[in-house]
Amino acid sequence: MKMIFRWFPNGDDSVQLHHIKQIPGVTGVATALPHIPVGDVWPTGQILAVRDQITSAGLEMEVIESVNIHEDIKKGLPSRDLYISNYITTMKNLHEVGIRCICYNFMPVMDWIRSDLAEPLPDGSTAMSYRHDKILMLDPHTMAHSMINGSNQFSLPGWEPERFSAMAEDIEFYRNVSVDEYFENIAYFIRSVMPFADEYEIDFAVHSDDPPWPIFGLPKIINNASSIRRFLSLHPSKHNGIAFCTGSLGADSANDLPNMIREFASAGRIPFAHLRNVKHTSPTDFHETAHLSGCGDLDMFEIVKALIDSGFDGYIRPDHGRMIWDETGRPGYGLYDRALGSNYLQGLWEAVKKMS
Ligand code: CS2
Ligand code: MN
Repeated sequence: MKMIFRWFPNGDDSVQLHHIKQIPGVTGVATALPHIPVGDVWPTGQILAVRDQITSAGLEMEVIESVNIHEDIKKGLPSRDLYISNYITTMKNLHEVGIRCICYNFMPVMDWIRSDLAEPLPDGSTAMSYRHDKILMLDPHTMAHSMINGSNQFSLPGWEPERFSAMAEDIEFYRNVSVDEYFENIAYFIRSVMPFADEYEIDFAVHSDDPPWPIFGLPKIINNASSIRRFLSLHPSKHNGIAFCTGSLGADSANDLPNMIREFASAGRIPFAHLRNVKHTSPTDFHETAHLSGCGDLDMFEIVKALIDSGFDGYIRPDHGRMIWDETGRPGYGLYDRALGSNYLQGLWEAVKKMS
């Protein structure tokens, strides 16, 4: 297992690489080149420039989160072939500079969504929260702007302002797309790119849908054990895997996360795990919490134990944290709470390992 930390380059992060280097046990970062428009090829020179910055700080860059998927691929438009071919070139360029794992998501229109990016918790910290009714009351424009207004001037992955103008139209487009039709679009993508992932030995990891249920009628296809099984069967190689995000999947309390981990990790299909905790306030409402089991509804001990029992040998990162100790930064991605989370997770890891 390698413990890593998400970091955004180009000065678009309140957290510095030397801070990350000082978190015990963290050996690398998951990063991206967010300034490159979705669908364009990532030039080798630009990848190397980011990698050099990271390695000079004494950290590894083996994981990319994310190489985003152009909306035309998700929509299944004829223009997808060009974007898929660009994607494959990016995979080749990433492979050549030593990338081992590429995370992506296949959520239509928007990556993840919250109704509040800084909900006050009783201890005085703030965390991101989700209230289903509140989201449904918003039109896409207001929703996009409320996300951006709460972002403390940092970019929000999946909420790039250049996408806003098309958002309402895109949501409309998907109203007539069924889950099965949408699944065909990921199938087409997977069948096109996986031969290259196999050749380059890159673990390709699809992030689960967040939240794991439909909003505005948008189809969701990676949200529970059966949909993940269906997805994995598209290409049976171990390079076709999932970024197992406990906070996303755990927002639906019907998902038995330790069991899902036992099934998918023992088949070698979880190269990357995002570990975080959530507290349900209703079947469709939740807020994020500190990583400890006692702070939310997920049993992090059982989650870590399931990973270890299944022989998990991939990357783990602490996912979204709260904002504590008066820190300001990108919502979910401050330094302090994620550093606490990573230490807690490593403590669980050591204890379970030594006990087994
Ligand atoms: C999110 C996503 O839960 C998460 O990790 O912050 O933005 C995630 O990075 C993407 O969905 C992965 O493609
Ligand atoms: Mn995640």
